[in-house]
Amino acid sequence: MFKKILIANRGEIAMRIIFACRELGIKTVAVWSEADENSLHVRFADEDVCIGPARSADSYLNVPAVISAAEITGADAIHPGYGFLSESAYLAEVCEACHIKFIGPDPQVIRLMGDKARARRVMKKAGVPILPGSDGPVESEEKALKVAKEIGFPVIVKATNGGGGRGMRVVRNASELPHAVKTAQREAEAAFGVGDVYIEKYVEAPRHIEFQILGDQHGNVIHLGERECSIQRRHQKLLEESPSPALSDKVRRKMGGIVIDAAKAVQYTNAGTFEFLMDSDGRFYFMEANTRLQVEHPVTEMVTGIDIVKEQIRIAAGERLRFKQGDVVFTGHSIECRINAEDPETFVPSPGIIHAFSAPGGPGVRVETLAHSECTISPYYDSMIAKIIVHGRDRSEAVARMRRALEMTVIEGIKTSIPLHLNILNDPAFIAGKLSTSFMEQFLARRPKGGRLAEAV
Ligand code: MV4
Repeated sequence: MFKKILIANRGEIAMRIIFACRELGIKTVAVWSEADENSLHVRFADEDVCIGPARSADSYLNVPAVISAAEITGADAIHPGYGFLSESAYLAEVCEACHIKFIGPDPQVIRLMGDKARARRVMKKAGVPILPGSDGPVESEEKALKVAKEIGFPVIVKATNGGGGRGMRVVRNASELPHAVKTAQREAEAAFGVGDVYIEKYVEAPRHIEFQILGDQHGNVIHLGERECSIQRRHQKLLEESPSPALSDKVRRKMGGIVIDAAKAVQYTNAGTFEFLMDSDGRFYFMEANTRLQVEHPVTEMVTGIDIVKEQIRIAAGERLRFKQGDVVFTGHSIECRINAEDPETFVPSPGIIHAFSAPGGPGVRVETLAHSECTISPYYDSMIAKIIVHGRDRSEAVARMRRALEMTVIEGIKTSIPLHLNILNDPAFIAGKLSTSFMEQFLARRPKGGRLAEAV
């Protein structure tokens, strides 16, 4: 087992990784930017190294700085968390060259999944259902038109190196296609340095459902069920839950089997997520695979009782999976609310000092946060400052728990998304489990202007 792990991240996820390391008896190294000197992850790590100025590009994204910190402290592995360098095949390769274990899949697998058009082709070959579309990138507008006419409008043009919604264009008729292809290519070139785009049939208002998997270095793969992540705004998830209100045990078993076969086909190791779109008829289509630990991993931990971060570390150290698929038992229902430092009406970021902080507790409540009283929320990083996760015997108990947990959270000095979450939890469509990626748009349109939001507590 590793003796010392460097955590190449900040905030709540750095803390989450420290929790796992402490339980496993592994020493930790925190890295920090000048904006994070007084943060919890620095305080609770065994050692810490400053890796640069506040700007992420100069610190948390700086591969030489991260590698140097690992070498100076003698860390034998790096956990990248999510965001930042977590899906950098380059960092994984540099780690290999430096004999530092990267806690994640092999660089080849990270690179494969980073190319969405290639991932689509490989998944199709592995028997995973995909949407009709182009076989790889479309080289010309003529080719794009030919594919679009074959599959029928509406179609969606996506950047092969995209993700998170950038470089995407929905096209409803042939006349719009040339312009959409051009702008998507230009956007992709600017954002990712590669202008390739591919085409898929567009699904209206789908659900976003993703499967969590774990694969060891001995060819064993299990799935830990799904998370429903349809409640999002501008590609930022707000609330996630497991199980999905839309999945039967039978469909879960079928989908789970498919993702296990797919993961085995690419020799996937460590933790991973296979994202699917589910249409209104309940049909599933592979969208992309994420080769990192995800923000919303706790809802899966709550319903399976499996500590995904500890499993990631054990897998990276070469251990065999300690669970067979039959050992994975799903119990109850879990919901996560992402608490952002932002105005709940306008979504404008609200950095500043938290003058008073009190986390909720009680049965079935878990809080993951970088916050403490008198802490500073920096404008340099993501606005997510806490995750409140609840577990209940069923969905309605989980919803009631989340309401009382949010009502009993104290965050003074900045605005947060707590009032928005309380409104979502009281929405009849949410309560009925009628979810889709259009949920938030419709919810915000229903919400009368001028403060029908629940009072912040
Ligand atoms: C789609 C789609 C509908 N049809 N692809 C958005 C982010 C990127 N990962 C893929 N996305 C989508 N791809 C087809 N063929 C709708 C979306 C989409 C979406 C997906 C998941 C969660 C939220 C979303 C919000 C808008 C659009």
